[in-house]
Amino acid sequence: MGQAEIMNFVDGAFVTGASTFDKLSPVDGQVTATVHEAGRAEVDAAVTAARRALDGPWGRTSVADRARVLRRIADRIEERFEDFVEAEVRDTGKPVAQARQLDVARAVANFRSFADTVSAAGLDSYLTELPGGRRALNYAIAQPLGVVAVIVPWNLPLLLLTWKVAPALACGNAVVVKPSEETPSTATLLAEVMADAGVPAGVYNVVHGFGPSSAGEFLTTHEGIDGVTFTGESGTGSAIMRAVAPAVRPVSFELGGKNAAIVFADADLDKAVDGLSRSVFANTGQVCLCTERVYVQRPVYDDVVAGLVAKARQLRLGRPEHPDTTTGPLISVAHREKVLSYLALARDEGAETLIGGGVPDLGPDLAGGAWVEPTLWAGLDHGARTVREEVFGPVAALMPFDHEEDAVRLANDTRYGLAAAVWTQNLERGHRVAQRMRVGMAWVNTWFLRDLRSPFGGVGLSGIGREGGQHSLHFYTQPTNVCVQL
Ligand code: NAD
Ligand code: 6OD
Repeated sequence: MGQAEIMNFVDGAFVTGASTFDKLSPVDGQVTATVHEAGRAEVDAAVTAARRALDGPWGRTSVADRARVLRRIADRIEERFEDFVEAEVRDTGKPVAQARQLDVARAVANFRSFADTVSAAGLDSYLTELPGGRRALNYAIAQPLGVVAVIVPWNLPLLLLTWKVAPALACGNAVVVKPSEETPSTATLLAEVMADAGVPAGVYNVVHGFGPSSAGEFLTTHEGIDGVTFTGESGTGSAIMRAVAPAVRPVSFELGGKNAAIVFADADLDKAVDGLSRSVFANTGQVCLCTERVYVQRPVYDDVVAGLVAKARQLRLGRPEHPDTTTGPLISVAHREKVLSYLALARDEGAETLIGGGVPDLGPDLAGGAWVEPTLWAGLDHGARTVREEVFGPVAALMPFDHEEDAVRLANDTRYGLAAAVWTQNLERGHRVAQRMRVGMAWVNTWFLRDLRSPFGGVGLSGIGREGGQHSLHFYTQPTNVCVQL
């Protein structure tokens, strides 16, 4: 693959930045792109362009017109589907099949889903007469939130970006997007699609760079933004909250997790092990919803351990374009350092490493990449840091339990609260336990099965607010009540 030059997108045009940085391939460490880093001036120009766009015709478009724009964007992404796949794979090293089936397919679905949601919401005719025969006409209109800062991470770059940009545009906002420094490509490619789909200049802007003292901080502290929607680490969420506090701006946060799975003895073990394996190892464990804690009822503990180890053994690490590859690298060598530090910590904390635990030897071609072995631990104490802190890699701790009550208590004993999965053939228990999980999303006999109209988010350190369907419309609009004395 050739080396790309990745620019910022401001007011409908690609522009250079204050400086540049290299983007390295996580597969082999080679430079794949030069990225233009936005300085304060570029961020300011992007926010100003977004405000101007809102004050122009875009701010007066009807819901029906915006829904049509969203559908055109989805069509254009589909037309350039393989370009998006290539860009996402180049940045992340994820297997091509996954980029096709999950990342890019979901970008298309995100735009279509929010076109449907906004069309059905009746935002244009949100009219209520006052009760009691009072002589006033009272109604509310849903105004756009305004200029929305969209800050997203590197693990599912296009999926997570479009999950926010689609509803923001559906509601008539203008956005300034800051993709992760690790994955600048698809947000930039989307700029081409936006222009092509007839989105006016200034409605969709992209600024590249890092967080502190870079585009991320310049954006969240800019007085011209009206709100921040952010996906990333809990610690970053906390920093962004502090940054926007002086200006009292609303935030929507989708943050980290330390997600539990509970396997009951009455589960269909083949399906449970299959689902667990996906939930632990998908995207090399770099999905916020991934399971890192597996609680297994004692009678089936040994079977589940053996099954999951066998599944881990079947994973094939390798180049993303190879058809047999199931598992890519971590996003970067820096992230691998963090994951490796947890592998060492687990050993210090008394873990028995059931499989993995180190860096695989994939030959000289891939020696510069960010590879790590899929790893399973047993014997960790529930209080161990490796059981309490998010690793964000292909790792999980397996722990036995005896009674339902114990499993619920252990699963909920965390400062996070994003997702949980319950595996049982007793559906009454499935509902009961799922309802007792203190999380945003609880799955029963499945994992990461999504209906885009559902509320998505977390409790505790895992986030603030919910997005998805109508929940997104609530964040990306502000109601204004108009009361007319008749
Ligand atoms: P991160 O928090 O390091 O970075 C996310 C984004 O924030 C990047 O674009 C980064 O440049 C920017 N950023 C960093 N510091 C900033 C600052 N001070 N001000 C403004 N912007 C700043 O997260 P990451 O390492 O890219 O992603 C992994 C994390 O994201 C994990 O914790 C994972 O659980 C979480 N995540 C959560 C969800 C969810 O839906 N809950 C989804 C995906 C990832
Ligand atoms: O499916 C989604 O809409 C979503 N936001 C997924 C998040 C995955 C986290 O890595």
